[in-house]
Amino acid sequence: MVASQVTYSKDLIMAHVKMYTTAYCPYCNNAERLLMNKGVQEIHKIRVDLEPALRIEMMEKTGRRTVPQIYIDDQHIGGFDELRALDLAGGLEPLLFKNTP
Ligand SMILES: N[C@@H](CCC(=O)N[C@@H](CS)C(=O)NCC(=O)O)C(=O)O
Repeated sequence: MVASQVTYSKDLIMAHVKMYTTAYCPYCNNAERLLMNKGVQEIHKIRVDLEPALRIEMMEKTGRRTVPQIYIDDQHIGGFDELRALDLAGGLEPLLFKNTP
């Protein structure tokens, strides 16, 4: 079966999505919209503008200084551009939804 024929249903479990973000961040909003449109219901947001130590944590973990920085489970995806590129390449939904055992 090709990826485009896969139907995402209740039999699939959703990955944990984490996003380093700030209060005003158009790229974060774009990322959130894309993820929500895919069916993600919950995003664990880490507000780096509220806590300088969290921005340092983000920079040390990702090597990046811009928000958003997105993780799907333990995999660092990058920012919105990378998230979108992953989606266009057909790689986002397989990361978000996994078959139940
Ligand atoms: N190409 C990046 C751009 C991200 C970006 O520019 N984010 C802004 C906030 S919306 C930012 O972090 N600006 C602060 C900076 O550039 O240091 C992406 O797609 O995520």
